[in-house]
Amino acid sequence: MYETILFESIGRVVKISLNRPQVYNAINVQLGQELYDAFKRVETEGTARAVILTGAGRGFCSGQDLTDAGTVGAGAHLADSVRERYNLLISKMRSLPVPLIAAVNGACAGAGFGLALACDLRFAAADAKFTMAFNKIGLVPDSGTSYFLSRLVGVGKALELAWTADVFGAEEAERLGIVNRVFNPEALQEQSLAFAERLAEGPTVAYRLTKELIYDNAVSSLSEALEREARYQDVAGMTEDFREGVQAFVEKRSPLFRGR
Ligand code: T3D
Repeated sequence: MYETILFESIGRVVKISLNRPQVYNAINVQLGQELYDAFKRVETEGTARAVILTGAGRGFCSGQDLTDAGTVGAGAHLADSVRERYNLLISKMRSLPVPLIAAVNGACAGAGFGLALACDLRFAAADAKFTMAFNKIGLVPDSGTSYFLSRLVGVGKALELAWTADVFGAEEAERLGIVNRVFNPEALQEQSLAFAERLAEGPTVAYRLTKELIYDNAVSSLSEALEREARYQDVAGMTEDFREGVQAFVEKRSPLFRGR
């Protein structure tokens, strides 16, 4: 069905692999469209309870394909391309109702960095490398990077990483709070899947509401945040998983959450 990505269902986890390994999974028009479609499919089907985004081969994603016709050469009007290729995709990723984990297996640059930052959690191979890349070729940060990065590392560091476009490693990314965990390259996929499976066994409705609370309340007033918590707790309190969670606690056993 897809030519530039792989879409696998592994139990209750969906694993999406960017699959243009010869160019470190650079994003061309087709890849952008297929990736958008894959996230839409996850949402529409409603069966996946966690999603992993990773790259085939040695790279995660090197950003915009710089050899793509239309990108090469000065004087390009890029607003529509950014809106159509990146803005829709990043918004779709951010609103995905289940946990989304980036397994960053190698080079992660430009809009590829944006894809990783739009995920909820980021795990990286110890030999992964990151760069904002945009300013190095005379462009500005897009695909949400200017929004996400400053929230993770602070405004000063985000500016430094954007202006210099320096390449930095997984350890530094972890130190800066960009990635959650670093694994041996051979263990990355297995560990990411194990973590995704753990989340897939959790109370899916509460996870979705928690994601919305954490993101929305980060930019709310305290009173708005408290009121939103009350409303979402009302929804969580009505789920079967809440009943099961309490019952399992009382019976001193592990809960069996059904995601509803
Ligand atoms: O149109 C619009 O909407 C504008 C939007 C733009 C959004 C953006 O993403 S702008 C930023 C675009 N990305 C970059 O500028 C990153 C370019 N790549 C690099 O800086 C480096 O490749 C990396 C730091 C990512 C990795 O370095 P390294 O030394 O490990 O690998 P390499 O040798 O540079 O690359 C390996 C191959 O991938 C190589 O091909 P070859 O020589 O083996 O045939 C290289 O040309 C290719 N490649 C890497 N990045 C891209 C790419 N090919 C096309 N597009 C790329 N972005």
